[in-house]
Amino acid sequence: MNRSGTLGVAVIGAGRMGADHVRRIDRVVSGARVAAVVDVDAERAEAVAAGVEGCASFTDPAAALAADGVDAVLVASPGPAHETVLLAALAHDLPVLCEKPLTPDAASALRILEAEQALGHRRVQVGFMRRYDAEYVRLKALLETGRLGRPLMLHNRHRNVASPPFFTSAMLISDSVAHEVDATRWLLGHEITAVTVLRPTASADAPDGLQDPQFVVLETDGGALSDVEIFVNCGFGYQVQAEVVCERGTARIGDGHALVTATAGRWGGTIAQDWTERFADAYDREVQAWVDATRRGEVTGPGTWDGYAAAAVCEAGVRALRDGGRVAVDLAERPAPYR
Ligand code: ISE
Repeated sequence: MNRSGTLGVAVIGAGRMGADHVRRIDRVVSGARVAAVVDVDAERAEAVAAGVEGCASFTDPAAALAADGVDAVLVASPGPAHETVLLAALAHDLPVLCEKPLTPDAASALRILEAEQALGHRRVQVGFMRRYDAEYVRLKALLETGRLGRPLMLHNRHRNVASPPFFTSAMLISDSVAHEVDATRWLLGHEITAVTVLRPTASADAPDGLQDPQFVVLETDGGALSDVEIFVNCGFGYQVQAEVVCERGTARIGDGHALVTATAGRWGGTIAQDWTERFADAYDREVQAWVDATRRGEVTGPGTWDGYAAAAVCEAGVRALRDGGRVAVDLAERPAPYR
């Protein structure tokens, strides 16, 4: 950190999320500056860095982590590239905010957990931004009062306008349902023990061969069921909704009725078109909270255990999708510092 205590952040990955986080750190968040932008595409890294005063661009993450003025790392590159960067950041003992997934599979996520444990302190926050969304936060606070009794079921809907060309049927679980896996664990305070994936008729509007939508059922160690409708080519908007059914009532979020207009014999609102719009406030709060905690030398958000648990559940989900039936989640013992 420089003399004023401003955190110098290296942003790894200058794609859609990385560029959005660069803008956020530069213009929205206080207490931090973008010191470096890294991308395998040198031109893209340069273009994003050029918009930020005093920001260097790199193609090699290792060079950026060793650069002057870099105190922390925000990882927004594709999931398969995360492990190498995370291990390098931990080797430098640098604080990290890593976009989900922590890593694409449970074995590599466990290696990150072990590397962090070897340091003796937490360093990594995982970018599960629903935990910073105002509606999710209110739902969690309500559940914690116990007024509605114990949660029995959670119904989730997760819809995207269209999937990118590289999207596979497995990615509906590992890239998209990963969010509901974390939301379920966080909202209910339970671990997920088994996954079943049902396959309705694929939409004619989905790319050929893509199993879209899917219906995922998560069982928890608290005896609750959490179901997820994942539909990534719904065409009409970006929708994320959740309803918790408790012993003495239900609570529901995500209807998005902040602005309702009535005109010409109709009433209604608009639907966000992607996550950067729907969760813009949540991302702002998430990155600000990470910067604040990092400057205090703490990690307060979801960490490597949460990233590992989500990876283990998604792995079981991908097997359930492939083989059918109910697949038990194989979870390592939770280490003491993460309890
Ligand atoms: C994407 O990676 C995200 O994280 C979005 O929040 C999710 O809605 C989308 O399905 C994922 O592909």
